[in-house]
Order: sequence, then C-alpha cells, then structure tokens
Amino acid sequence: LVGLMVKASSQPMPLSHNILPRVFSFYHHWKKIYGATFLVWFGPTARITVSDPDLIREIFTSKSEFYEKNESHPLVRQLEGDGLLSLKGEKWAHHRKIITPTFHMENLKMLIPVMGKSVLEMLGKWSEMAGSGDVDIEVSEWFQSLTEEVITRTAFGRSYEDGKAVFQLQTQQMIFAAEAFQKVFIPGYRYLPTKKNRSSWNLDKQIKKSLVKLIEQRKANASEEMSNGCPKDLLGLMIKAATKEEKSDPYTPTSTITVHDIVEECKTFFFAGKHTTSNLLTWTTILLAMHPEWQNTAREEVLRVCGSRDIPTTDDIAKLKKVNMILNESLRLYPPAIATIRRAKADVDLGSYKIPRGTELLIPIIAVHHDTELWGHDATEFNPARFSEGVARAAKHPMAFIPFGLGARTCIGQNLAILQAKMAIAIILKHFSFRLSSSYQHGPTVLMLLYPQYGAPVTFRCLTDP
Ligand code: MNH
Repeated sequence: LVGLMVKASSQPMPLSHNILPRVFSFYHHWKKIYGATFLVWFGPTARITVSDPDLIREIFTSKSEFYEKNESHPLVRQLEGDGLLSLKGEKWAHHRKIITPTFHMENLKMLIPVMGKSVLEMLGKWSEMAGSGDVDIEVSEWFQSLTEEVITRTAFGRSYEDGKAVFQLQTQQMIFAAEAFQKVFIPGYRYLPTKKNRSSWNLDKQIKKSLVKLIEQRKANASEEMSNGCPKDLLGLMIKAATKEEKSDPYTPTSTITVHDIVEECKTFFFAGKHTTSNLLTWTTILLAMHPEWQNTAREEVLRVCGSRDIPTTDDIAKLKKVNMILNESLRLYPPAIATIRRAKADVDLGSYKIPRGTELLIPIIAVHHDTELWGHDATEFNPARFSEGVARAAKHPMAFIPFGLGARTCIGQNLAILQAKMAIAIILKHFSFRLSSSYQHGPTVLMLLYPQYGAPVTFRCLTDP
C-alpha cells in the first residue's frame, strides 16, 4: 500500500487534472478490482471506503447519530488540538454553539477591509518585484501569510498582536510535526529525545503558556469587554461563555469551558483555518494560470462589478458569479481536504450493508468529485460552467460536491474561506495577469492536505498598479 503511494507520487506528471491515480492510488487501483465500496483492514480496524452519494448522505445527515469522528494520529492530534475538529458528543455540541457566531455573515463582513488591505499590501510587493516586466512568484508561501493574518484576526480580534506571536510558534511547530510525520513508520520515534523532538516539545510548552497568559488577561478584563458589547472573536465568545458558566452553573461537567478548552480551540482554529484556505487559493491560481480563457472571463467580471473600487464591497462580492463558479470547480478538482473518516458508534444499516459497531468509514471526497458517473465523461476537465445553475445542480446527485463535508459537522469556517478566497482572487485579477512559470512542475501530492509537490511558481505581470 505504502509502496504504491510513494511510487505514484515520485515524478512530475503532465498538466492534467486526472490526478486520482496519483494522489489516491490505492483507491484508484482497488476500485477497478472491487467496485466503489470495499473494505480494507488497517491492523485490527476495518475500514470501508464509501463513495456512493446516497450512502454518504446517510453518514453525514440522515443517520449521522450512528457515527462519530475517529481518533486521529497523536502527531496530528497534537497540532489540531482537542477542539471542534476532534471533539465528540455533548462537549462538541456545546463548543459548536458557542463558536458559531464568530462566523455569522455580519461578523465576517467586518473583516472585508482587513482582508482587502492585506491583499493589496501583498500585491504592492509583487508589483515592486515585477517592475515593468514579468516576475516568478511562489504563490503558496504568500497565500499562507495572507490566510494566517485573517485567521489571527478571527480568533483573537483585539488581542491580534499577541495572538500573532503564538501562531508564529505554531507555524514552527508544524514544520517539526511534518518532519516527524515522515518517520511515522519508525515505531516510537516521536518519543525519542532527538534534538528536533525536544525543540518540538519545547514549542508545545511555549504555545500553551502564551495562550494561557493571553486568556487570563482577557478574562480579567471580561466584565469591561462585555459592557462594551461582547467581542465576537473566538476568544471573546469562549471567555464570555466560560465566565457565564462559572457564575451560574459550575457543577455540570459537560458544560464547563476551562482555560484548557480555550487553548485547544485556538490551536484548532489555526490548524484548520490557515492551510486549507491558502491551499484553495494556490490551486485556484494554478488553474487560472493553466486556463487563460477563464482567467480573462473572471477578470472581465471583476472589472465590470467592482469598477474603480480598490477593495470589493459586500455587494460586489455577492455579484462575482464567475469567480464563485471557478472557486467551486477548483474545490471540486483539487479539494484541500481529500477525505474524511467516521466510525460506527453502534451496529447500523448503511444502504443494504450491515455495518458492525467500530467499523471505520472513509469518505474519499476527491474520488467522489472525480467520478464520471456523477460528473459526466468530462469529470477531469476544468469547466466552471458546470456550476452555473448552482452547486446542487452541478452533478447528477446533490451530494456529489462535498469539499466542506456536510451535516452537523460541516466546516464551520466555510463562509470565511470562500469570502477570503473571493477577495484575494478578485483583487489579484484586477491588477495582474499570470501564467504558469516555465519552472512549474505538476505534482499534486497529499501531506495531510492536497499540496503541489514541486511548489507553485507562477509568472505575474502587472496590469495596473495596486
Ligand atoms: Mn474547515 C471541518 C474543509 C476552511 C475550521 N473543514 C471541515 C471539514 C472539511 C473542511 C471537509 C469536515 C471534516 C469532516 O466532516 O470530518 N475547511 C475545509 C476547506 C477549507 C476550510 C476545504 C478551505 C478551503 N475550516 C476552514 C477555515 C476554518 C475551518 C477557514 C476556521 C477558521 N473546519 C474548521 C473546523 C471544523 C472544520 C473548526 C470542524 C467543525 C466541526 O466538526 O464542528
């Protein structure tokens, strides 16, 4: 299995969107032999891949009470934190309810000027680098700083500066974790006191310490903050909930939010929010560089809708239909999260299958998105026009498009991600035209998310100064 995966991702591939054989090679091979639904033993755990949209609907929505999240690998768990992504049961429901207002549209709208400003700053630097000619830019790195900025504001609001410092530590931590992950096949490796492991443990302690300090500070000022209207950043909402509970009901263990819980949610936000959205931006830029006809269509739309405005307004954003279609097509062909897993909490019927308790179900998001039975014979072509009648009518089945999952555990940051991506793509299109760099090599690969293995160099030319 591992051999197949490593072999498949070792060489650059032609500029094609038929990437399933490369990024999901075992699925691709076994589907041909065993059909769309098959079982694989992972040690003592049975795992079934499910790519039939009717069955996916049962797992995500109509019978979701029979399923729960599986345990992630300890290295992943350390990074993602014990927050919304991994929590279960009542504690998850409680946290989800508290955090949801962070992502209300009213709240996200306030981020528009911040988003616009950071995109323009980035483009200012690009235009300096380009002068009056062409410049090669490694877009994935730039997009990561961009999304980091926005996620820091969303999570920390007025404690932005302190939050930023913590997230910088977490960025370093991720580099260590990615390295440790490559040695995951050496048993016990992550417990060895190697230099890198020790640095990683140290960082972990520092992150926790800084977050606790930050939370205590905000807690101390909580009553003052509340009297000025509750701040709607993640931190403010969680502290408000914690303070309220301390006063009213300190004895119900499932409904008490501790400082530790808030620390873990901060980690989760950073982990879940930074790389996903920057990935979407990277793949969208690569796709528009590969398909100049759509790049031009989108640019015309942006110029028509936004006119002379530097930063699109909320109304402008709502009118960017073509940009939206392009983002959806990008999420379909290159979904940053390629799969998700659930575990049956009890014996349950799934379609005509009898699933025993404890069975894991793998939902191969990317395979569903590339399925010719759902998307037609041109499933691996880039054609945003298929989304012109909306998401639900793009494929033969409404559950065929699942880049953010579905149901109760759907992505909480979806609106933030789309808003940020639209802002960035619109402003870039207005000021630059771009094509793939001659040094670009196509090699989608999976490192938790879907990454361009050989980087994402894109050649930009300035059209109008940002
Ligand atoms: Mn996000 C859950 C994909 C952006 C925070 N996210 C999910 C799931 C998918 C996903 C898929 C569901 C996993 C599952 O069902 O097992 N998320 C994305 C993609 C993008 C994205 C493709 C961007 C593009 N996510 C973001 C952003 C944030 C975020 C931005 C935060 C600011 N996501 C989350 C959290 C969850 C989640 C938190 C867990 C929600 C829950 O279980 O309640």
